[in-house]
Amino acid sequence: MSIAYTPWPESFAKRYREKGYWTDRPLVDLIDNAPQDNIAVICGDRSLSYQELCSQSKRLAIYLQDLGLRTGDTALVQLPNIAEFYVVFFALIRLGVAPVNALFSHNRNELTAYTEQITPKILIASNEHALFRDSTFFKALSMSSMALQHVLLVGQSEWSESLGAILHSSTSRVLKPSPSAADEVAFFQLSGGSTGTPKLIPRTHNDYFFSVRRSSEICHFTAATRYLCALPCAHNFPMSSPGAFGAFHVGGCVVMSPSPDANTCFELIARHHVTVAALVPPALALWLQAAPFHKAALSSLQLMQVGGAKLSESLARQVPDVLGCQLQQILGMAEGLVNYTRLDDDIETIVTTQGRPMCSLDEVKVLNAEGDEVANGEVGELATRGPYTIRGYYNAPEHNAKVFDKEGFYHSGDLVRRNDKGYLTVVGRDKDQINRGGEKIAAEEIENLLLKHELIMHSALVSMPDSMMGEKSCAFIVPKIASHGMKSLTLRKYLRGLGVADYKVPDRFEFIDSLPLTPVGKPNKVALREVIRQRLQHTSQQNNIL
Ligand code: J2J
Repeated sequence: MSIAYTPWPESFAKRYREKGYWTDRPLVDLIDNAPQDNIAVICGDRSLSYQELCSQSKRLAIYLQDLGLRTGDTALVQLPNIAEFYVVFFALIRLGVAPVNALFSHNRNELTAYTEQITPKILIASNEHALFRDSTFFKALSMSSMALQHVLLVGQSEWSESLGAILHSSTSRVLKPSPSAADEVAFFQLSGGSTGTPKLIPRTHNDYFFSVRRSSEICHFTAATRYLCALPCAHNFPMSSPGAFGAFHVGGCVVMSPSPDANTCFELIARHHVTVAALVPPALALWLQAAPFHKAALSSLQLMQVGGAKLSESLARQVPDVLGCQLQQILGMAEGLVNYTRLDDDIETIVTTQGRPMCSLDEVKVLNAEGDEVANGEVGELATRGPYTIRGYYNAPEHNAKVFDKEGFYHSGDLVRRNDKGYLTVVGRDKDQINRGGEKIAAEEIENLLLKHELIMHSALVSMPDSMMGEKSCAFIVPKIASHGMKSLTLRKYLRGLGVADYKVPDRFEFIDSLPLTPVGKPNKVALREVIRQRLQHTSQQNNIL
């Protein structure tokens, strides 16, 4: 049984194959075809060669096959930045079991939503996460989703099999591989989202493999590449742009960092002679502050990739001098399209744009509110279709009808300007999302949870400017009664109690009597953003006076 998704029309698929973009190979070829003696992953004191990565993932696949997992099944995976993330991914791919890789920062709310959507047969997680210190959450999840019968944990636990024990067990059995067909769903990527429930992005072997291969080429990855995975490993950027998979494709090495923290990363860069790192802008800002004290440690670094949120021109200009390496900007999205500044672009292009699409069959339109294309230099919404951009979210017909047009273009909600050379600069957003330094928050998801509170009548979540994160989130709350007694602290506790990931808990709450409305009666978020901007400005002016 294969997993249902919206396929590319046959004429497009034909063109992508003719052009050599789709090669009909399973993603596991990324590691199976690499030079087996090369080191694939460094994680703490451990180094895994490709041979070990392959054999461990085969051992795990045999175990999972014995459990009864089959092509077309799904898995829920939540792992921190450790080598096992890749072992697990490729084990599942060998069997045609499609994982959702939740971020490690995700919590009960998110894992429950993913489980409801894909009804996984197995959960693979880590006992380092508070949710899995005991079996309570897993039991609740498997009670509500009957297909979920198996659990595997990294680390010791009394209530689950240990992943480590399986990976290091010996077996003489040979795996009968059964990956899904290359034009079927290989795994689900996570959408930043703008709706009440987080949407899942079905990625096929063909489209993802192409995106990895082409990215690796654009970024000149070779077997000598040592890529620092400092962003959450499940995120599309460090996975595929070119990310860890781009390094695997050419037999390079991935160095895992537990976090993007400057000191931690600088030590790893020095110890393992890292050549490429990828960051979101707030982490880059911290690296730039710390780097002057660690120049020698960074001497191996050749390329600093930055994406996920808007990078200010002033930070961008500092990179070559302060880090002693080249900057590359990336505008990507888990739905597909990835734009890169090229390594031989002039410095003005690199610091003022977020790049251009990675291939000639990426079709990009910049549209005004009426849906007409605007001239180069003018601002409009970025819409796109191409060989690795999905044609629909998983099992979401209503939402798909809104964000994919009749010609199959995905309307990204990003407001961009395109120059005459096809380079895009992001100038804003027309989607109900907060981009908190690269972490995306769907406003509606948090508003709906707040509305469940017995004392809240209306809520509206908007972005507010923040010098470090670019944006933070502010929740405007209209209480049901005047003497509500609610405080920010109680609402934070309330949301945490619902199991919401920490980064989605509003940074600020503002209590107001009524929400300003647009002419059609929706909360006027433009006005609310202006209210909070003025309040912040006022506070900072007062602080300056004091
Ligand atoms: C401004 N906004 C940006 C940028 C993404 C590579 C890099 C990033 C992502 C990613 C990714 C931006 N400047 N340079 O998947 O493969 C915002 C846009 C976009 C949304 C997508 C990759 N780079 N963004 O960030 O799915 O709003 O992917 O639509 O998490 O992030 O978010 P996400």
